[in-house]
Order: sequence, then structure tokens, then C-alpha cells
Amino acid sequence: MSTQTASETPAQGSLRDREIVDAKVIVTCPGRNFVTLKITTRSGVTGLGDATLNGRELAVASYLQDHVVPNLIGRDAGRIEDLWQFLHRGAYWRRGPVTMTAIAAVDVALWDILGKMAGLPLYQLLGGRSREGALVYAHANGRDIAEASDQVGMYREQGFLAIRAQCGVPGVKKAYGISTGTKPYEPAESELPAETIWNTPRYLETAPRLFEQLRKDHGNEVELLHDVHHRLTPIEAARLARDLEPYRLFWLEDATPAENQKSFELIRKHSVTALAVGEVFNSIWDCKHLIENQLIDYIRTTIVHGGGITHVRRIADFAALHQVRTGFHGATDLSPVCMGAALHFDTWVPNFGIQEYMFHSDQTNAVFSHDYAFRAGRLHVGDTPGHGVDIDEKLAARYPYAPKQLPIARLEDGTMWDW
Ligand code: GCO
Ligand code: MG
Repeated sequence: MSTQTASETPAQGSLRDREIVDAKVIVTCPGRNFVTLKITTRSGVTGLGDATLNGRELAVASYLQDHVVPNLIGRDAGRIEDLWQFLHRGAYWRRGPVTMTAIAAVDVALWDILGKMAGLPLYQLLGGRSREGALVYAHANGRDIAEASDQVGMYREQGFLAIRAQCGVPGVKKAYGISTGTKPYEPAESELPAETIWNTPRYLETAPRLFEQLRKDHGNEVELLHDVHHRLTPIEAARLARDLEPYRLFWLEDATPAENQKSFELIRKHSVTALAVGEVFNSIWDCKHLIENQLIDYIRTTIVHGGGITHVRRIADFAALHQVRTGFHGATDLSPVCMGAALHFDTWVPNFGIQEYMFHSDQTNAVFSHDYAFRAGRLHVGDTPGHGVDIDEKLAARYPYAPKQLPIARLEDGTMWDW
């Protein structure tokens, strides 16, 4: 099927060596579900891409298996940009979380292959280091303010310089971001969505009290972040952003759903609290209005849901023109493959802000070995060619897919709300 005429260079291997001969979708659940694409070239070089879309994993697996893989076989793995355009424009429908996650998996796997063929770590292919390590933030949460503050203290002792804080809301049984028992916070826990009840007035009273206490207990040196998880109306979001101003947050995330992007003008009018948005975005077109109007300070769209390195690089460059910095989504439902690729990107991207880091379990890390490491508040990538993350397929096969969905939220009168 190959129609390429590109010249052959030794560093990239010959055209024949670069031919894609296999592409395999691997679904595994070492504690939680991950979808991974593994591409192999004729010369035996392999590349991995994450394709995990929490709660809708099999939709992406099928999109890849049934619609993308047949298009990959026989093509030149070195034509990363052209394959991106082929999968985006060529699908006619473009965009959307399922499509863009599938495209991201192909794109990252190809960048991984390119790195391995060149013998270079991915950050080097992007333009080299802009920094020594990527500032990361951990997740502190507690059933009440005191418990959340203890957790912030614990993460500070571990060396974290930035910490996201969430706490239980009196009268709300399962507030967003609070773990059950002693386990780390894990949203997708049941086969069908767990129903939670939300109370905005109670939350709006609690959140400023949490940050008042955190500043009292921990001073001003630690960076504090908070995620509203799309729960507020625009005017409520504006009020919270204003109420939090004295506590100098690094950012306030997803203060209101970002489909109606004009609503962010209202928040801006009332507050100078820095804003982050975009983990549910998948295209530069979702980000464009917020960025070019400087309605946000950090863009959260990351590699796996944003069409891979090829597309997120465009978003980051566009954001740089408007002094918006990156703050990639990095929850545990994104696999270590995404984390590895994201960290190489963070190491290079000039307008880097911060990287979310919610640690994967030992079980997950055993399946996905990687060479990034945490030191003194930052994650550091290694110099393994490519993105440095591998998969143990035999071990992965021991953990079959287990259906799990994210919870939903309703107001007390039963109205469906944003979770
Ligand atoms: C975050 C998030 C996550 C998401 C999860 C959805 O900021 O890390 O909001 O916890 O809810 O990734 O799958
Ligand atoms: Mg979030």
C-alpha cells in the first residue's frame, strides 16, 4: 500500500525498514483500564501510544482496531505529520474525544519509533531541553479541612512544591476529589455510574475556608491548586474566584463548564485568580477562543486526548502567543505512556506551567515500565530513546478489561448536574 517516495536517510532507517508491518491494540486493567497501541516496523522497532478514554475505553479500542489499524499497515512510520492529517481530514468527521484519542495513540507511537530510530529521547526531537525537570502537583484530599491540611503537610514533606487541595463539603455525601477510606482518590469505581448529590451553596462556603486554613498552616511558599470540576454557574464561579483571591492560588480549574466560553469573561471581570481549563478539550478549536481572548492562564489539554504531540504542539505554540502556559492533565486514568510523552513535551515546551501528577499504582507501573523519576518537586525524564515507556504484554494479559464508569452528580431535587 506504500506510496511514499521520501529519500532514505541512515538516521531514520531506510524506507523499507520504516514500513509499518503491525499495529496492535492492547487493553489491560492493572487496577484500572488502559488502552495502548503498539506499532511495529519491518526492522522490528516498536512504538507505544496511549489510547485511554476513561469510561469509554472500548469505543477507542474499536475505532483503532476496526478503522485505523487497516490504514496503517504498509505505510511509512516516518511520515508522522502526513499520517496525522490522513487520520484527521481523511475520517471526514474530524475531532471528538474518541477520534482524537485514537489519533493521539498513533501519533505518540510514531514519535516513539522516530526517537528509537534516531537514538534520541523524545524531548530532543522536539527541540531539546528548556528546563531540568517538570514542576508537578500532587493531590491532597480530606474528608474535612483538617484532614486535607494534614495531607498537604504530608506531600510537602515528600518534597512537592505544588499541591492540589480538595475537601469534603458538610452535608454532601461524596464530594468531588475525596477518596474512599484510605485509598488514593479514584473516580471510576463501579460498573455503572455511582450517583452523587451536589450542593453548591455548601461548597461555596467551604472552599474559601479550606484555603484560608491551608495558608495559615503552610504559609505562602507552597503553590496551591483547586479543581471545581465544572460544578458552578458563571456567576458562582466568579464569586468563588473572587473569594479565593487572598489565598493566591496557582490556579482554579474548570470553574464552570467551558462549552459557553463567553462565561469566562464574567469570571475575569471579577477576579485575578489564575484559571485553568481544557482537560476535556480535544482540539485546538476548543481552545482557540479562550486562549486568544486571554480568558485563561493555563491550558490543560494533554497528549492522549488532544491528538498527540503533533496537535498539542500547535495548541502550545498558539497559547505561547497569548502568554498562556501548559498545565497538562495527568490523572491516573491516563496511562504511564501518556505521562512519559507528556513529560518529554514538558521538558521542551517553552511556555510550560505545571504538570499534574497523581501516582500510578505499583500494579500499573509493573505493566508499564518507565524511566521518569520524581526528585525535589519535579519529574525528570530519562535519556532512553523515544518516550522511555514500555509495556510488559505478558503481564498485561493477566489483567482483563473490567468495565468501570465515572460517577454522575445530581442536585438534591434530582436534577442532573455536571460531575
Ligand atoms: C483532574 C481531573 C480528573 C478527571 C478524570 C476523568 O483534574 O485530574 O478532573 O480527576 O475527573 O481524569 O477521567
Ligand atoms: Mg480536573
